Amino acid sequence: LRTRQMLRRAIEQDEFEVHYQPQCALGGGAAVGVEALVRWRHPERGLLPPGAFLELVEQAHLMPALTLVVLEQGVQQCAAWRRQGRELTVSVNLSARSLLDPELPGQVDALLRRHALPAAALVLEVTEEMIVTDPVRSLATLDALRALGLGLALDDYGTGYASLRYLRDLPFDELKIDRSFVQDLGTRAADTAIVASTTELAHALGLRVVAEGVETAAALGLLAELGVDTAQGYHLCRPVPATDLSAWLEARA
Ligand code: G
Ligand code: G
Ligand code: MN
Ligand code: NA
Repeated sequence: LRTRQMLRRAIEQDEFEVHYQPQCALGGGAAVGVEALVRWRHPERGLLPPGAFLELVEQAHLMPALTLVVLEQGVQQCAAWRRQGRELTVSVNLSARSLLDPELPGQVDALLRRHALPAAALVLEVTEEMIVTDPVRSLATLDALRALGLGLALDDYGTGYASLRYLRDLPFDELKIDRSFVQDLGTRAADTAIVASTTELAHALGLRVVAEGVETAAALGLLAELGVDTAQGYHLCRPVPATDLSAWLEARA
């Protein structure tokens, strides 16, 4: 209960802030989107990564509230960038809890209208682990979100259990290949085979492919050869505050 009060206070005091990591088209190299990644600006402990608090937020049943905070900041920032002529999408991570929240689609719809952001500019990321909790209710939420016109991404692809069934049956637009297959790309033949076949499969199913965890120029080059659509990773840019990302976009343009 103490933890819940502390986290509630942190939300009310606006201590959670969103950092952004760009996703760049392979080949051309233009930034086409950003992933929103939450951090806690703790008054005493400094900037905390999600690993330090997401579990607590989940246990305190405050994940829907935190998801709304991230969506609010992400949508508002994306709308601001688009007013400056930057046609970016913003990707926001959902939690299993949010995926079971029947109020989420209505809240997302209201948010998009309030900030006049086209639904197609928002992508929501979910993992296979989130769906296995309750596939029927998860699918209902995903269908309702999809009906709004926004994009759905399957995150951390390749690390879950029921990959192919979810790919076939769920309304995804984007597949994010987990960084464990991408980080050392070029050094292990198995990684190359997995990225190549996953990309071919995703494209055949009409999904675009994002590779996460691109840490080297060699990986970036190989991803382009393998036909992956977009890349995200430290080699391009770390997750940074919105002002820093604006500067990064400016410097690249
Ligand atoms: O940089 P990184 O440490 O940001 O993120 C670590 C993990 O936290 C990742 O698995 C990421 O998906 C998750 N994460 C980051 N931001 C959010 C968020 O806003 N909501 C949820 N549910 N997960 C997030
Ligand atoms: O689980 P999800 O894909 O949502 O989380 C993205 C996580 O990956 C964040 O913690 C982010 O900081 C981290 N990340 C982003 N780029 C890289 C990278 O190039 N290498 C590694 N190791 N982690 C990365
Ligand atoms: Mn993600
Ligand atoms: Na991931």
